[in-house]
Amino acid sequence: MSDKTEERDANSDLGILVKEKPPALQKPRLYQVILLNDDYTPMEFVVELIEKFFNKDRQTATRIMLMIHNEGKGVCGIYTQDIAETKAALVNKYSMQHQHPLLCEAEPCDED
Ligand code: TYC
Repeated sequence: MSDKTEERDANSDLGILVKEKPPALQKPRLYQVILLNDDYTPMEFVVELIEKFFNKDRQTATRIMLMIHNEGKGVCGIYTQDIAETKAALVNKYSMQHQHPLLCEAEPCDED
């Protein structure tokens, strides 16, 4: 048995309250929400969607949209898994409701 455990047992026998160190918290794994390019969704719709769902100003949203248009895909935001997956689902639902084929995905960020 370790010295610490013996000390704790001895102390609790005496009725002394022993403060346990809480376990170190793990950083949650982060997920990036990406939009994929397609040939049909209007640029203006994509810019407005990025402003609405990812809280970006018009200039930033336009830059992200153009990057997706030119590179094929682009990151709109980085969140914990629940939030990233919920956002991707909401964006896909919104695009479908507006009859656009725009696709949104959530994927784990590279670990550092
Ligand atoms: N490529 C589309 C067009 O030329 C615009 C677009 C940009 C579509 C980004 C999807 O995620 C996207 N109208």
